[in-house]
Amino acid sequence: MTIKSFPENFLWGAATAANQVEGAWNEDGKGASLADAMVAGSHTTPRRITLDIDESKYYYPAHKAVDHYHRYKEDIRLFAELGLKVYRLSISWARIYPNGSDEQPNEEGLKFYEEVFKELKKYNIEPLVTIFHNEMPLNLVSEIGGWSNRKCIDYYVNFATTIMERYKDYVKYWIPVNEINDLTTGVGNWNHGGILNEGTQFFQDQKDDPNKRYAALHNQFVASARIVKKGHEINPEFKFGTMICHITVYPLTPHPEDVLLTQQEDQLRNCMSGDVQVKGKYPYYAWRYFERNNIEFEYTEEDLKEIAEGHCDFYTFSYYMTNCITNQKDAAQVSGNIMGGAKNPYLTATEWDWQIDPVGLRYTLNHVYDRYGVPIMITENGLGARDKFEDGKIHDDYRIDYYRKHIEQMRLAIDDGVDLVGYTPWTAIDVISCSTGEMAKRYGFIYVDADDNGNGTYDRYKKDSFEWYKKVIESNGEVLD
Ligand code: BGP
Repeated sequence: MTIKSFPENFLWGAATAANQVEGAWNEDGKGASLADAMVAGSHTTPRRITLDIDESKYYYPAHKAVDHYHRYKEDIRLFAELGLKVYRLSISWARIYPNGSDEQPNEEGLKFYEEVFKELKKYNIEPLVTIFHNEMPLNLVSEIGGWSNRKCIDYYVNFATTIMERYKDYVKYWIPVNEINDLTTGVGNWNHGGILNEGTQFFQDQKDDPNKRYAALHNQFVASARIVKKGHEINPEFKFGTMICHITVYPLTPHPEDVLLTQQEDQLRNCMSGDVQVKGKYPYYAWRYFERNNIEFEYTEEDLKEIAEGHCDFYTFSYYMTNCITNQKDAAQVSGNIMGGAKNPYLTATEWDWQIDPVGLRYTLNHVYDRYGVPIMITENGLGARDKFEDGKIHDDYRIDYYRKHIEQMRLAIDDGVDLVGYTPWTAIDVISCSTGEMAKRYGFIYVDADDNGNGTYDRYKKDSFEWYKKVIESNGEVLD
C-alpha cells in the first residue's frame, strides 16, 4: 500500500514574529514593547530585563532585530521565490496602540501592515496573523501588571478588533495568542503575561506568583474567546487557531509513577489550554490542580459562558522537542523551550540542548487530532543552529536533514488519518532568538548578515535549505532529497 500524499491545497509556509524580525522599535509612532526591554544574552548568559530602557548601557537586540520594517519588500519577494503559500507573521501591539490604552490607533502603524498585506497579496501568499506574540506595550506592564489585570482583556480586544476590522479583506487566518500555555510555567510570566514580579531581574530566573500567572492565563482565555466571537461577526470567513507550545512528554521508564507523572504533566502543560480554547471549557483536572495547589484567581460565570461560545476553529502548535518525565531525582537533564526534562537516551540534542525527535511529531499529531478532531497546523518547528557564512553561501545540510525527517513524519501522520492542513516552520528568515536574544542561534531559510552585537550589513542570502524547501513546496512534499 502506498503512503498517502500531502493534500493538494496543503499550506506550505514559514513563520516569524514582529518583535524578532521588524526592529524600528521607536519609529513612526511605535511605543516600547516588553520585548524592547530585554537585553541580549546567550545560552549561558541570562537576558536581563530593564523597565527603564538604557541604550547607553545595554544592547537590546529587538531594537533593530533584522530590520524587516525597512526591508519587508525585499523579504517578501524572497518568500515568494521560496514559494510560500502561507506566511505566519505577528502584529506589534505597540505599533498600533503605543501605550496599550490609547484612545486612537497609530495610523502609521496600521499603514505599515496594510502595505505588508498588499505585498503578500501581490505574490498570492496567504497571511496567518498572530495577534499577540510575546510582546505588549511596556506601559501596560508597568501601569497595570500586564495580563494579570482584567483591564488588559478590554485593551487587547480593542487592539484585536481594530486590526480585524482594518484587515478583514486581507487576512482570513488568525491566532489570538502565541503559545498561550507558556503561562503554565514560571518562565511565561514576563513575555507571555507581561508580569514582572518584584525581584525579577532576568528572563531565565523569574520570581513567580502562580495566582497572578493563572489569572493572566484566564484573562487570555476570555480575551481570546471574545475576539473569536467578534471576528466571526466581522467576517464569517475568519478562522481562528490555538497556538500551543507542545512539549511532548514521555515517561522515562515504565514505572507506573513515571507514567502517571507524565500524564499529569501533559494535562497541565499541553492539554489544558487546548481544551479550553477548542472544547470551550476548563477540564476537570484543571480545577483539581488549582484546588490542590491553592491557586485562586478571579473569574465569573459570564467568563465561562464567553469561553464556551468563542472556541477556536482549528488547532495549531509549535513543536521543537520532546522530554522525559521521571520521579528519579538524579536523572540527567536537558533544557527546552518553556521547560526542560529528563534526558532521553535515544535522542540527540541541538547545541542549545533541545532534543530532536521527528517521530515524536507523528505521535504528537495523532495525540492532538485524536483529542480535538479539528484541522491541525504546525505553526512552528525548526532547528536553531550556528551557520557558517562563506563567500555568500550557507551550507546548512543539518537543517535540511532536520526538516526532511520531520516532514516525512508529517506525511506518515497524514497517512494515519490526521487532518494536517499546514506547516509554517520557524523561521522564514533569520531572526533574533527569543530566549537568548542571539543572532547566532539561527533558524531561517534566508541568512541575515548580522551578529549578536548588531554588527553587519544586514544583507540577505539564500541558504542551501532555501533551495531545498523550495523544491519540497513545488513538489507538494514529494521531493525530499
Ligand atoms: C517559540 C517562540 C518563538 C521562537 C521559538 C524559538 O517558543 O514562539 O518566538 O523564538 O520558540 O525559540 P528561541 O528563539 O528561544 O530559540
